[in-house]
Amino acid sequence: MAFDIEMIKAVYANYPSRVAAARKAVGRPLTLTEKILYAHLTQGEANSPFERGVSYVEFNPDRVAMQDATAQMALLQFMQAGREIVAVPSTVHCDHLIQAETGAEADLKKANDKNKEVYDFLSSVSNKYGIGFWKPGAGIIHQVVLENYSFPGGMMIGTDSHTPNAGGLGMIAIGVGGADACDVMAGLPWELKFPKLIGVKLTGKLSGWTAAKDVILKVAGILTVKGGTGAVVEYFGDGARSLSATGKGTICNMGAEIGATTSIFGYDSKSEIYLRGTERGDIADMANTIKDHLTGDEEVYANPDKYFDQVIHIDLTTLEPHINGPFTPDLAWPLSKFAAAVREHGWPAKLEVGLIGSCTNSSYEDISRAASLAQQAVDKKLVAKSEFTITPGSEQVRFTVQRDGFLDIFENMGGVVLANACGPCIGQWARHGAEKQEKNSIITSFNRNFAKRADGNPNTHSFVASPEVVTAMAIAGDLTFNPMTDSLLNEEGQSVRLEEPSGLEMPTKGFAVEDAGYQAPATDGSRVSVLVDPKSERLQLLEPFKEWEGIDLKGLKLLIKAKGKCTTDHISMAGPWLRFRGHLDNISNNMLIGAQNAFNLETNKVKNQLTGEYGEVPAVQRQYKQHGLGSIVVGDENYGEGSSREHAAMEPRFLGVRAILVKSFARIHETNLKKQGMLALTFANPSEYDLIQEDDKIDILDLADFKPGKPLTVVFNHADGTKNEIKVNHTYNEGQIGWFVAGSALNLIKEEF
Ligand code: MIC
Ligand code: SF4
Repeated sequence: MAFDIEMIKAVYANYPSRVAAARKAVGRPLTLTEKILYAHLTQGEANSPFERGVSYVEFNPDRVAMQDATAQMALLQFMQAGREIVAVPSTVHCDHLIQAETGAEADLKKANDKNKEVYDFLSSVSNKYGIGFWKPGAGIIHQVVLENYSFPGGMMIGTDSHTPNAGGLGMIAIGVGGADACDVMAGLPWELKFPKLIGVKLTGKLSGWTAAKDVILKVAGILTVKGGTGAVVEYFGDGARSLSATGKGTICNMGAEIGATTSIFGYDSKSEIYLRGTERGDIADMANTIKDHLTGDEEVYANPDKYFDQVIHIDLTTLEPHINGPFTPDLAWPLSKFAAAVREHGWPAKLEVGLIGSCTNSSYEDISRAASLAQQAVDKKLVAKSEFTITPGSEQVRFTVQRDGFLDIFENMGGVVLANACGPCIGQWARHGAEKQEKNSIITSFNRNFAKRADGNPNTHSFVASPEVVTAMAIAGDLTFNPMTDSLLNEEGQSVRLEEPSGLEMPTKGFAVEDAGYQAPATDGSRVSVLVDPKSERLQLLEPFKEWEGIDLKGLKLLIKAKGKCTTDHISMAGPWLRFRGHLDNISNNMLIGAQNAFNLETNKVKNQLTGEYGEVPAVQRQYKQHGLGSIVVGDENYGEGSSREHAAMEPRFLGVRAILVKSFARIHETNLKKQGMLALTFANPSEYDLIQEDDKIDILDLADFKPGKPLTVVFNHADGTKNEIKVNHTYNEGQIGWFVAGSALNLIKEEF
């Protein structure tokens, strides 16, 4: 149906010769990541050996995927780019805006109603510009992409940080902001700093309670939330080949949580099984003809230390199930140590809700293995002590697992099947009682567990585990339960044990679906009109940002010095704010409301330097804007971690913040800031963060001489008349400095057109 076979044929036709040329130019065997990257260089790039972590390189991705919450801004920008049709196959997926409340059918109906204006906008823009449109209820972007569009050796960008899911099928798939997507759809090359490479060698085989999810939970524990920054993680070894394609997808998907640019597995027999099972046998046939190029060279995998910047070894046979959290996805606990950790830290042991599914863990294999536990609960007369929800990743998976009886099993256990959408994973969860802000625990098979993310309650302790462990925990209702060693009391007072989960990698009767929810674009979109009501509170056409005034920035106010974790959820919260994702002015009212102010340790309470009073961050910034005053935001490590949402960069830009100065950035956020014409700066010496005081006025100097690799000067003018002058670093190249000068990258595209 939806995949673009001609495009894939063209990619494969050139692929072997491009890999051979790259091998010659680089002069050594190649990793899979290098093969795919070199095969996607733009014509202008010579096959010279690029320096990892240093060289900026231009690529031609094969396709673009966008989800509804980020597509609005991406497409509002694309509408300004002056093109008639997208230059590469692109799709939009309506998944983030559906709120989970009572169950799939009612929730979807309500969403269609509530979000009509936005869905109509996305559907008509897609129709106009040749973009495939996946309707609400069709599924979550990454699952739908894996089933329909991913292909080994391909390269894709997507406006969502979990785009790397497609790496499970051997594709380089990278999460980006909407402005990057806009460039590629406009036919421009896409630029990336040539990544470093982390090799993960998997040996052995999973068994019993351990699942693919545990591989990435373990890797997150080893590398932490910033350990993958600037790197692609390439998995290999006999253990890698033993994992199902969807299990590989889970590992690559959650690789976003370590900040990795993307993650990837080579093409193997499991990839072939999945391609054939999803009715893409023709792609498998083509891939088989260039098989050796769709995995790393043998010599690389035999001597990984020689070819990767870092190598990790995980033995699947001895790997324990893990539970990560709370509040951060890298706090990894082996199951056997978790109960003690719960007691020691005083986390609420009573489990309120177990949630399975999401873009990363809703494959047929996941659902069937979780259902095997739910069936045991029913058979052994165990009543699930926690609430339990299931979010299928796509209509195809939902239809198939319904047909095969798994959803009935969950319902017999008391589970609620939610719409094929993000739902609770992104705060789209009408969780009753959350407003009371009680301390409580939930466990999910999702990716992220930052404070307030799922239900808005800062006291919800959210843990991440495999669907199997989540299901067992929901049955027990107790976080100190270890399903591998403990028993439970059933309704009849008998002590019973849960046996190891079992499941099927692929449906024996094949996948089935009645209506997958796809809408193809018009062949001639020129007459399709896209209307945006000027009075709309959800959609607003964009005004170009102003170009740089050509002088140093002096007397900037300190808006906030953020302390500790400041993810994109802290900078531009999701949940109730998702409704304003197409309206820059309105969504700007959530700017940094979740960030902790280093001076009073409170959120959304900063000193207004004009009045001396404390106010909400967006309100204070709006006052500065009214007075024509710029400001800066100061932050800690890995600032902007998490999502790809460019709103976290556009809001400060729109409200008049001029620079973000931090100890370190997460990759996508740093690029998003640059694209929108902001200054993204880092302390040369992280301890200089301590120099900034609450009443400081800040100057950013040397802008006339803004050059790649050359630090800028920043002066903190303190209220007592003293000052500190420091050098700050940046990673702008020539082209990116051009974006700053022009006011944004989009301003430049428009000029060039
Ligand atoms: C997420 O998981 O945080 C999201 C919501 O999917 C985001 C995208 C968004 O904010 O719209 C992401 O991962 O990029
Ligand atoms: Fe949706 Fe959650 Fe996946 Fe993000 S991580 S795409 S919110 S299901």
